[in-house]
Amino acid sequence: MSKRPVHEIEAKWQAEWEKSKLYQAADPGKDTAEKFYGLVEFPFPSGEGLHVGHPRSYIAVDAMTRKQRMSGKNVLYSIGWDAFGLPAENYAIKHKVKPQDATQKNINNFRRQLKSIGFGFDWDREIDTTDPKYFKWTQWQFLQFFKHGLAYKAKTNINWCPKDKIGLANEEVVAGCCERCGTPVEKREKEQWMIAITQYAERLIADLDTVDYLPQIKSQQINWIGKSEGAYIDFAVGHETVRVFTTRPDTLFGATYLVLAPEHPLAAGHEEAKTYIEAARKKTEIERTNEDKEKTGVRLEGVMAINPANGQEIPIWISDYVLAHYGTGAIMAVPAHDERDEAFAKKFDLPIVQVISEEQIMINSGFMDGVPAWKAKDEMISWLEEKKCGEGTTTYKLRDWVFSRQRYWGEPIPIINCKKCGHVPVPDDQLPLTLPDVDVYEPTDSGESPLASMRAWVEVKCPTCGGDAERETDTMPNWAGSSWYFLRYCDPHNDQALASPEKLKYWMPVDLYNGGMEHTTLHLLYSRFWYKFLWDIGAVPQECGSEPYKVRRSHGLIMAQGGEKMSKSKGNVVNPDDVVNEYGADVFRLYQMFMGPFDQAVPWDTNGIEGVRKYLDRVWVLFVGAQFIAPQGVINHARTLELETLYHQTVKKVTEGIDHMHFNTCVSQLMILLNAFSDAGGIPETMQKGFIQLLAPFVPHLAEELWQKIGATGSVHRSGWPSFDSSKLQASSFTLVVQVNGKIRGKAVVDSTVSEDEAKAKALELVEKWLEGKTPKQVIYVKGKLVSVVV
Ligand code: ANZ
Ligand code: ZN
Repeated sequence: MSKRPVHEIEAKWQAEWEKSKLYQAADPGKDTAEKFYGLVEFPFPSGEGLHVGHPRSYIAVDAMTRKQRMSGKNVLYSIGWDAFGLPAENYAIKHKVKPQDATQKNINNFRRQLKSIGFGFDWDREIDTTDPKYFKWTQWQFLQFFKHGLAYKAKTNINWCPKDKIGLANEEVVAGCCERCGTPVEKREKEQWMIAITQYAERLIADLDTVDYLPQIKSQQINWIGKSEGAYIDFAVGHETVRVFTTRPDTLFGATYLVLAPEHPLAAGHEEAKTYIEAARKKTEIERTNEDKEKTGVRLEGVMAINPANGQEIPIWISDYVLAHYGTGAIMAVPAHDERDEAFAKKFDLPIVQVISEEQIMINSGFMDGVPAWKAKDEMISWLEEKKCGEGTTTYKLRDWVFSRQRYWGEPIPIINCKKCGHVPVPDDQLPLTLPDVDVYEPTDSGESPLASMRAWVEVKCPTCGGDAERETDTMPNWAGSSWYFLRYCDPHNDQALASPEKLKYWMPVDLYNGGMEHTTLHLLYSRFWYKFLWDIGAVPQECGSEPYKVRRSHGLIMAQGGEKMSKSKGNVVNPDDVVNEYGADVFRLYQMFMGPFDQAVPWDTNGIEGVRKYLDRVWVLFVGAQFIAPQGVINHARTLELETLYHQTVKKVTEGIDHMHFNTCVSQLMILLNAFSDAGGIPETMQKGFIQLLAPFVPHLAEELWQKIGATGSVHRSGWPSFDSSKLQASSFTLVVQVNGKIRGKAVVDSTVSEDEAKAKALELVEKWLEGKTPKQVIYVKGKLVSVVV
């Protein structure tokens, strides 16, 4: 038995593929084949290197794109590095190296690791977001946002992580703590660049109807955007007005007091509220809105509001359950119909007025008395608009995107701040605006970017008036480069545009995008928005459609052996390098596809990986071992028919299974087929090529080697995809098993149409010597399976 030379085979084919550029995607031309664009979330090249969780998505989409390529499609599948951002900067600070150098070192390591797994990436399209040739276009796109009025600077209360010394987007705050380091987040006021993603909120919801995303991905996006339809209502307070946002204008007659967020400007002058306001500022949003929490609040003395519906004077309170940054930061409280308001009213003994009856008819509601409840909302909005004390509106939970970081390692925001001219864009012909080489890139306690101290870089002349001006020192968030990388893969070396219209027309939209569920509300939403904007301004041709990704899928996490989360601190992280060194890339890949349903979390299991190794060893033996030479000769005709059925069933199952991402069932079917070949003593010649082709998406190295071994020409990865014959899916024969007193004593392949009598007769003939001349007491036939004889 010859041992499978795993590492020689893998090294040989990796070198060969690289040399022949086997996986190169062809640019569109006259005769270019139909395209297939498969996409995976490009990694952040961390100092720790690749983790076995990363490749799960890459291996799956590799299998899918390999199958498409074999089927004759022109496949685009590429990889790159999302390499700006805080972790790279922290790594650099910790190891006392420049972020540039640390990043390149980490990229080199990631590239080496990915290459060792043998992905079918078109490496000529590799992208690095920190490459000035790339971020030139990230900056250009930022300026497009700016020129179209969607990038603006505003003072906002930002989430400040005191440990990382960085402003965090709302999405990066998890349960009141920094998503990265877990430190409780504080509030700080800061001038920030913002991008007006909220202007696209409606389309980001509506266009989900036009794409094929997993249902939970769609609902997470919809919830994140958080659309609420309702009204603004103005309450007179002395000479001023307080505007509230409500989703229930129908209940206005039941509004018996107002509640303001502690941050509301009207609360500011009130001595009695000072301590309460201070305390509220320190709390996180989660703490403030916790439903179970005992309600607290302070009444503002000496002020009353007028309910515009009935002219009644009602008191004004402040309470931390009203958030400053949602709606208008003020609510009308309707304790009869809102639970939070009810809890508050009971605690502070405030009046409760019911305005909707059990029968769903309006009551205690003046001009609306008797109106069915379902009509009341529209009627009240019309009334408010007529009386000019309110209007219908739609609000979103989604906030504009905080697009500033006070850090070094990001794309510089290409804006020059001039006292006379305001914010002036860096002229396009001066892009890319690169980072200065600095010695100190640690963040500052003042919250200013380390770039601010680089006076030689900061001080410039204003492009408009020529006067003294200063560069913007904030950099972009790490979500910037990943918002458009899929466009750049289409045309990665273009220096005239982010990508040429012809190439975008051909490749876009992405046919399949797979990535983590954790990116559903951030990256996926940002990139859809970014793409829509480019599409609106014509930077992406109309023909590409208004959505970047046709299909979005997601994979389950890989857990540590035993089911815990893999983490460095627990010391249970499996390094792909070790697995590849020990078992080879093919085993690693096949195991990842076999370990469990792709969309579910599965634990790493050493026994499982052993089983997969044995399987590939058996495949090897079947082809190159003693049994290989004359398979046709040792397999009889009936046997061949039986194998043929199983073979066609397998082709069908693998063909459909890969497309539907049921990889584990594909692999188990391939195992069943191998068992049948082994039992038969070899592989019928008519099935050899097909079997290798079915293996190719999963174990590309071994498949290529076997392809060569059987004397087939070219690469298996461009050889075609086997087809199945529907007429051969039903078994025309089966293996009849014969038992005597419960023990298997014989087997025979018989025709599927065999009758009960024929089967029994055949069985008795087969086990004659076990009967020793006796007449059986009982002969039972289980249709299509076995005959059981009792003597
Ligand atoms: C009166 C009312 C009566 C309300 C009723 C609800 C039920 P969603 O659906 O999440 O958009 N609200 C408005 N602004 C708020 C803020 N800044 N902080 C906390 N709560 C706020 O919720 C909208 C409802 O939440 C609004 O409608 C308002 O209470 C409250 F029977 O107004 B409602
Ligand atoms: Zn100027």
